[in-house]
Amino acid sequence: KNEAQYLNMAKKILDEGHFKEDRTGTGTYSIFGTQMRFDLSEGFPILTSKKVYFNLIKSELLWFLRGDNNIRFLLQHKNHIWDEWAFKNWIESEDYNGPDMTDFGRRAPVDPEFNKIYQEQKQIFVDKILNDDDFMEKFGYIGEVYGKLWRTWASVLPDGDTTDQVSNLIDQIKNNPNSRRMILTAWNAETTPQAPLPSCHVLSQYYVADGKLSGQLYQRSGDFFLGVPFNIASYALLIHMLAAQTGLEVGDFVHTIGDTHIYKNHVDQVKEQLDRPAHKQPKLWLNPEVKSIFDYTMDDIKLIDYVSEGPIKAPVAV
Ligand code: UFP
Repeated sequence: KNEAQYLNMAKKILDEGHFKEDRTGTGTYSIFGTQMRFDLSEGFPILTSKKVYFNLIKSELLWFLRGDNNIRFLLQHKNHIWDEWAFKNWIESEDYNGPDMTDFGRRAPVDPEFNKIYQEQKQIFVDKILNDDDFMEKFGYIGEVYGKLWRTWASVLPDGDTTDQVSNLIDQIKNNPNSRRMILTAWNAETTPQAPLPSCHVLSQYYVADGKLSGQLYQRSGDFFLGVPFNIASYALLIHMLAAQTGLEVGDFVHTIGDTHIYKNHVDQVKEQLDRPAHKQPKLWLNPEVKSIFDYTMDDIKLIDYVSEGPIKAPVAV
């Protein structure tokens, strides 16, 4: 039932979506204001009609929870989902004197010769972020997004302290579970619009009833084929972690998306996926010994019995 929510929505976007040009120049089919509800007690809502790389979801969430906004940690975990955004900072800077990388996101998928040069420059970039501390300090940051905003929200008061939203949230869930103010926000109206990629998951709210923790995400923009399967699994994992740390069971994950779109060059892939069977959802295992939400490591989080169809490749719109 969980997976049907996703597949039915994909079909609806293809059937009813407005054709819209977009920032990346790709073009999308899009619906505004969609909602899916995943019952986390039914199983872990990672897709099974295509393979989704859970390790990338784990390392990204651990990175957010660290309050980190430098991509070095991700690279150390072989996670490259944020590379392009930091790479952009470098090639647009005065320090960059390699071959012209203008519009690399658009050119690389359609120009094999350019793609080769681009991959070389990306590799140089990745190696420097990993091995050169000064370079990492200069070009590894991707601005005021999730990690930073979750853990060290800057004060507007003259001598105020930063705010740790995640610690406050755990405290609220434990001590004031009937609160209607359990919010985690990642949109700073002053700084976020200037980030290389302004936060997509803008705000989430948490809710406790009958001993179960539920969460709802408002996502301003969702790449339904590539991004959204990640976002679903990521918030499902976060709800599981919050529940484990506050002695609750898991309830629902409600996923509300503003501009819900399928890129024009993902349509064939979506159709292929719609023709595939879905499998039983896996279970999530979290190491019960872990005493704080900030102490989980990759090995403390596992999917049990994840059986899926194979991956489906599609170009990322940058
Ligand atoms: N996107 C997602 N989920 C994410 C993320 C990005 O779907 O977690 F970071 C997609 C949505 C959109 C693009 O297709 O990335 C961001 O572009 P824009 O800022 O123009 O919405």
